[in-house]
Amino acid sequence: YIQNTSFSSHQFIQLALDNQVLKFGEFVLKSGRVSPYFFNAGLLATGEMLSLLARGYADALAKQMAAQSNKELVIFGAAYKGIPFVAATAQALWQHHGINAKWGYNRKEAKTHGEGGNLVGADVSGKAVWVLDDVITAGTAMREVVDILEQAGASVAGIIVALDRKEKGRGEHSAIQELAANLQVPVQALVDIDDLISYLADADSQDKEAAQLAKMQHYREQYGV
Ligand code: OMP
Repeated sequence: YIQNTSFSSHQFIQLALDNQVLKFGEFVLKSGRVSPYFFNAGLLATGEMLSLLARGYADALAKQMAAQSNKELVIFGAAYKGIPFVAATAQALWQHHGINAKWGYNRKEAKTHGEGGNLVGADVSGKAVWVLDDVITAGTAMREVVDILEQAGASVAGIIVALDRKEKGRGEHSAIQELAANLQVPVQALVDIDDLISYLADADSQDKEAAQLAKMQHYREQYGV
């Protein structure tokens, strides 16, 4: 089965809900915030979902490349969840866009034998690298990835995440806005919390969804930008 349609945020949210990638309840986040929803990218664990996600990253990257004069594309996924995503995206870029991206990732434990080091795949030294990641909340995880790349002599060309929760970073701006301003690069998301809220608002309103919607909106007012 080959799907030739491009990425659709509606389809992605629907699949995420059907497969418990997106869950409602009470979740303590890395930032300590207590959220009424959680997006677990580790559960994008079917061929269909991985393909759609990779297609989303690839379509976004192809658009960015079309607007740039630099035709070399290097993409990077951070251990662990970013590794399958970057690999699938390199393949989607080639199959759907004819773009032959170089791709690489880090390992969390530095290897002391063999080739050594903690970076695998494309040599990122001296390169401007696009970073792919799952979720941005306060931006802590992404700042760690940026540090890893800078230590390897690379710079960040841009960032694409699957979900932007659009929450405050260190100050009053969203984590994505802060990263974009600090690094002076494009930072974009395939879907964001407003897409989730409008999906819930449009869904055939069962009582459960109405209650979810109210909680999401309340949380958005508390921590959102
Ligand atoms: P920040 O480092 O605060 O930006 O949080 C992002 C990280 O939190 C992600 O890389 C995930 O490890 C985790 N996370 C999720 O996976 N899904 C969510 O919905 C929320 C978080 C989170 O803890 O904020």
